[in-house]
Order: sequence, then C-alpha cells, then structure tokens
Amino acid sequence: MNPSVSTLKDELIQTLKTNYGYSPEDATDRQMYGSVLTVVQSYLSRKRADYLDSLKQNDKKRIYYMSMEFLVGRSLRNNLYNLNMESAMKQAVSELGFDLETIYDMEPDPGLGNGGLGRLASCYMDAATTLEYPFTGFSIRYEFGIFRQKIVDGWQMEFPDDWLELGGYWLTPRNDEAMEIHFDGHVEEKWDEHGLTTIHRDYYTVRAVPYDLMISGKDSKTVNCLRLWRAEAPTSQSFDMHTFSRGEYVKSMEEDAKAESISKVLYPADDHIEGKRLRLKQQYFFVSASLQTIIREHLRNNPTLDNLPEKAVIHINDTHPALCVPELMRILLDECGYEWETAWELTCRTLAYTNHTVMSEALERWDLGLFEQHLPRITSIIKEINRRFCKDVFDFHPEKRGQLSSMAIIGDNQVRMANLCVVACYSVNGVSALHSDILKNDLFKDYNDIFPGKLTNVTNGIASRRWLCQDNPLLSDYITELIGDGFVHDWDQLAKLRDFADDSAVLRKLADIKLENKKRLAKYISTANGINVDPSSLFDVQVKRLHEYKRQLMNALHICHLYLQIKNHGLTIQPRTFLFGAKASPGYYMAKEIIRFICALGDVINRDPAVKGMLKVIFLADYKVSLAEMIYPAAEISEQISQAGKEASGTGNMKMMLNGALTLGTMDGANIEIYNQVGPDNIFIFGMDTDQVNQTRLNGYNPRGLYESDPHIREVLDFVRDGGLDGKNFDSIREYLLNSDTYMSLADFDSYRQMQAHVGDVYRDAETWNRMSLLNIAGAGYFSADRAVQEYVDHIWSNQ
Ligand code: 26Q
Repeated sequence: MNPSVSTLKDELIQTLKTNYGYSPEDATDRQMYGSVLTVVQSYLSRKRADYLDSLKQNDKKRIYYMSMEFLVGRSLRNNLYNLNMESAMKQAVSELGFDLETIYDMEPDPGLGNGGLGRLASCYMDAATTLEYPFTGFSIRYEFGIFRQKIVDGWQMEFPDDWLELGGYWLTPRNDEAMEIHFDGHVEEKWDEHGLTTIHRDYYTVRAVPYDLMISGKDSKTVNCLRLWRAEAPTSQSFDMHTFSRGEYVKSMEEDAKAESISKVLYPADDHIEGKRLRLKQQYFFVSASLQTIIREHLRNNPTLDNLPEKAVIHINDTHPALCVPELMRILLDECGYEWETAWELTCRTLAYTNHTVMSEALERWDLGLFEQHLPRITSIIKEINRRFCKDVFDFHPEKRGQLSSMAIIGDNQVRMANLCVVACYSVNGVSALHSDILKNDLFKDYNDIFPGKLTNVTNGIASRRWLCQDNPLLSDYITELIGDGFVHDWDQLAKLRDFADDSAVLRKLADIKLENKKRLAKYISTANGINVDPSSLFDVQVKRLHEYKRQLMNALHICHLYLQIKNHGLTIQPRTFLFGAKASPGYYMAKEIIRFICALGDVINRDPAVKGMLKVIFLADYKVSLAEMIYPAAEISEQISQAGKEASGTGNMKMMLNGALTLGTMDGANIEIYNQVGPDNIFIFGMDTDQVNQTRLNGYNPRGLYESDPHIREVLDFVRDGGLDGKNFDSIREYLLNSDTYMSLADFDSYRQMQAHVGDVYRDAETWNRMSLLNIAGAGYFSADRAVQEYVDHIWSNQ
C-alpha cells in the first residue's frame, strides 16, 4: 500500500468534489483537511479489512485493554508515518496548493484522558499494533474530553473541549454492534428444579453505540481498533408511543438526555477520588458494553466460553474498569448458566490488573449504597465474592485473620476496588521497579503473602516512534545518519550512539538540533505568551499534571530564590528559561493556588530589568499531547522532582530523555531506572530517597525548623509574605509549606538548590553537556513501549 503522489492527488480531488462540491482551487483549508482525513481513513479501512481476513487464519490470543482514558493525541501524522505515506501526501497536498503542516495543526487533540495513565494506554496500543498483536482498546467516546485551560490573572479557568467537530472524522459509528446496559431496579432470586436463578427486574436501559478509531502499526499488517462507547437512549424509548400519546413528548426527550449524559464528559480529576454517581455509571456502562462485545466475539469463533482464558486476556488499566470482575461473573452465571466455581475460575484466569498509584486518597472506594441502588445484581455478586474470599482467608490463612478487615473487598460500607482487583485478577503489576516493590512490600503485602507470584512489575514504556521520529525529525534523521534506521524497530540499537560520545563534531550537531527545536518553541511562546525567550538559554522544563506530590511548588520556590540572589546579592547565573505546563483538577484549590503562584512569579521576573538576560519563567497554558510534542524536543532539563515513593513511574521523564534532555530528579518511580541506564554521571539526582522520606516522617518533619535555620528558605518565604510578588497575597502557599506540606518540599529544598547550581555549572561546559545528552538518548531504548508490551505479552498476557 504505497500510493503514488498522483494517486493521492486524484483521490483528494475526488473527495473534495463529492464531499464539498469544490475543486482544489476553490476549496478552503478546512475542506482540504476533511478530504485528507477521509482519504487516509479509507486506506486504514481497506488495510483493516485485509487484516481481519488474515486473523481468521491465525488464532492468536486477543488482548483487550480496558481503560477509562486513552489520550490518543493527533492521528493524522501518526497514520501517515505508520503507513509510510507522509512524503507522498505532503507533496500531493502541496501540488494542490495546500500545506500539510497547516492541515496537521488543524486537527484537535482528542483529550480523552487526564495524563500519564491515559497516554500510556495509547502508547501501548501503538506498540502492540506495530508488534502485530490483536489488541483492542475499550473506552468512552466522551463528547468533551479534558477541559481547555486558560489562565486569567494567574487563575486557571476551564472551558469545554469540543473535539468532535474536527476530530470525529476518525470515528466510524457501528450501530450494528450496539449493546444494551441495565441500571437500577432490583434482583429477584428464584429456586426451581435447575437451582437458583437470579432475575434483574425494573431496570432502565441505556444503549451503548460503538465508535471505532483505527490505528495502524508501523510497517505492520495490523490495524487495531480503539472502540469508544457512546451512550444513547434505547431506540424503543425515543419512539415510545405510550409516552407520546400521553403527551409527554418533552419528558421523553429528557430521558434521552439523561442516558446521553453518561458519555458527555471526562472527569478531570486524577488525584482524590470522589464517589460521583455519574462516574460509577460511566464505569459500568463501558465495562458492560465491552464485555458483552468480547464474549460475543469469542462465541463467534468458539463453541463455548470454557476456553476464554486461553483465547483472550482482559487488561484492567487501574481500578476504573474493575467492574469487569463482577460483570464477567454476571454474564457467565446469569446469561451462560455457569456454576459459581467455574465462572470464578474463568473470570480470574482472564483478568489482569495494573496499578498506577500507592496514594491512599487516589485508591477507588465506592459507597455500598450507591452500588446497591444502581447496580443491584453486580452488588450481590461482589458481596458473594467478598464472602467467599474472607472465608478462604479465615480457613486457609489463619495467620492473616487479623488483617482480614483491611483485606476484605467490602469494609466500612464501601467497596474497595483495588482489593477486588487483587483478589480476582491472575496478575497484578506495578509500573516501575520501585513502585512494584512498594506494592509487594507495603500496599498489597498481605495479598502478596497469600498469592505468591501474583504481583509483578512491568516498567512503563513510551511510543518512541511518536515521541522521537514524528516529533523530532531533525534528531531522528541525524540518528539514522549515525547508526542507520534499525532503531525504529529495535530501540536497544540507540546504544550504538555511545560510540560517538567523544566525537565533538557529532556533539556539536546534536546541540545545533536542540537549538533549532528551542527556536521553534520560542516562536510558539512568543505568540502564545507574548514573551520573548532566548533560545540559547537553558530550557528547564516541568510539564505534567499539577499535584502537590509532584512538587511544582519546590521548583517555583527555587526560581524565586534565584531571582532574589541575582537581584539582591549580585549572583550571576547561566541564563535559564523555566517552563511549566500543568492542568489542575478544577476542584483542587491548592493546585490552582500553585499555578497562580508560578504565574505571579513569572510576571515579576519577566519584566524586571535586574534579571534580564538571565531568568525567564513561562507558564504554558493548556498543556496537552500536541503541546508536549513541541516541548519535549526543546527540553534540556527534565524536572522529575516528586517526593520519593509517590510517582508510580512517570513517562514524561522517558520522553524528554529520548529527546536528549538530562533528568534532574529524585530517586522516585522510573527515575531510578533512568539512573541505572545512564549511570550516575549523566543524571542529576538529589533529595531524600524512599527510606529517608519514611525516616523523616517517623522522626517528625519540621518545616518551621527549616525555615528558621535555612536563610535561603527564609528569604524566599519572607519575600512572598511581604508582598514581593506584586503585593499579591500568597499566605496560602506560606501556610501550606510551613504547616501542611505532606510532601516535605522544604526538606529537599537545600539539596535541590545545590543540584540546580551544579546543573548551571555543567551547562557552561557545552561539550560535557552534549556528551551527557547523547548518552541519555543512547540509554533511552529500554523505555520503548515495544519493550514494555513485549514484557506484558511474555510475562502476563500469555499466561492465565
Ligand atoms: C478515578 C475516579 C474518579 C475520578 C478520577 C479518577 C482517576 C482518573 C485518572 C484517578 C487517577 C487517574 C490517573 C492516574 C495517572 O495518570 N497515574 C499515572 O500513571 C502513569 C502511567 O503509569 C504513571 O507514569 C504516573 O506515575 C501515574 O501518576
């Protein structure tokens, strides 16, 4: 499938004509955009049809990846790249008088996720598809993805993200595969000669309509689908003659709106879990629709479900799809007539679970009452799972009887979703070596004792082809010049770059490329923020969701410290541009205060002539995948400064490393594995490690003592208290740091400050810096999603 430029031109002309009635001379960019997407989509469909055909011949185990979030990012460049059609399309479009880059920029980011977890799902889908695995993603077709962020006077404002108008081209509705989902009502148990049957009565129905988004692998035959469910009122309800004849036309429309609300909006929180009714309905809605599909597909190819675990694995991305456990049980028990024991065995052997957090406020728990009201049958199944589990522990693990109240699935009138997953799934994994150790030795210790071997690790990986080859073509072309293009499918080959570590011409060229990418970002900043930054200054980047534990505030405090040192104490520093990008969960007050603090700091610093040429602070609004794709290639320092033990893995750290940035970080999450890949000389590690954090907590963290004893901290906090930031009141920040900062920013501050000074010193020596940068690229192969997916296949998805 390698269409020539002239074929593509013909197809574009034809599409413009049929869809819009225009010839290229009269068409707008918008119309050309629609035509390019339509043409690419038709190539994908044909390839998908061939692939489905070939699947009939080989009976590979199916992988179903369940995730409330898929942060897919833009698709056009990705598809053209994967189909090896980019240069032909560029030329075709250009010969018709348009510019492909402009078209790329018109595509909205489908923001169907909050951050790392959602992006990981998409990275894995890309990799699994390239590796030719039959992988289906399941999620929700949110009408509104993650909100668009604007900053008004330093304060985050949220606006709806209407991505479907221009992003919907990639979605194929499949009404033929719609499913029905049942909510509310009550269950009746009936004994007859066949035993006990359970009947769910008086429920209301929501229709789930799938929209498929096709994803092609790179140089592979496979085209997989991300199936996104949209909620609708059942067709019969919309035409319910009774309602109409009673004159309740408007009421019937209200019912429709109620059903549709389920897939209306992505919950923008990824910190503390609020037990919101609609969120629970979203979870059951997409879990039930997906499982019904999986079962139907299995029964199309197999006479029975007895072999389900051999033919399919259903992977649960965090606990959000944990209802897979009781829903699969329900289907097996109520719809397929299995006995409990067999149903349970099949369920356990089909489900695997990845945990992404150890922070207790982020562990999902739901009120039992809410469950009973909306999911009565599911609740009765969960209660029975819990009863049997507790009995087993009591009978067979008497040493754990004392732990049973925390190990139980139901406790304090709540359903604990993580416990449900650990009890039911045959595999439970963390996302970095450290995180998985914490799961085994701490959070899930008691389960690890009774289910030996169940807990494992798969360190996260990233879609390196997107994050390097597509986003940083200058760098990936140059790497190809140096070591050939084998790395595109074998990322360990990046290690060959180490041969050039002492080649000053290579190092200079790498620096030139970085500078080009910085210029591009500087241009964007000048338009978006109206501020000119110096592309030759050190670009120091912290982009990620805003969270106390990620400690953006510690970064900001240090910037404030530098500012005061330059202004009041005559310090001169290596010129730096500090870049932030972060969305705060809309109800997370402290996170929004931290954004306000960073913006106020930027306002003061960016206009102060005393630090001109040395310091700039930029807050980039509306951080999202497409912005990340411009930022990472320009990053030189990658700030990964979470409190040790809190960041499960981090994946931005891997993306920046791959683009030649050096990590400034704590011994947390995947930073530890980055450290192992590059060695101590090529990374800037500071601060307490996990043991020291725990020790400090035991000994009592004393932020006031640090304030008294460290003149740098005192200077910064007093400056803020005394209205140094344009007279703005930041008591909230000061109070937080001195009284309630669980993440102990002040305890790591001095070590951070010293390491930052060291970073500046190293940067002055360009050759040394560039060498470190090269060694980071060379060590980034391990973090490819190709490796991670292969580990899932080898250690999790092939087992049952
Ligand atoms: C749950 C219930 C109700 C509302 C929201 C949520 C919710 C949504 C999203 C809870 C958590 C999330 C997202 C978590 C997340 O992104 N975790 C990150 O996962 C990455 C991939 O493994 C890791 O690299 C990061 O360390 C981890 O923070």
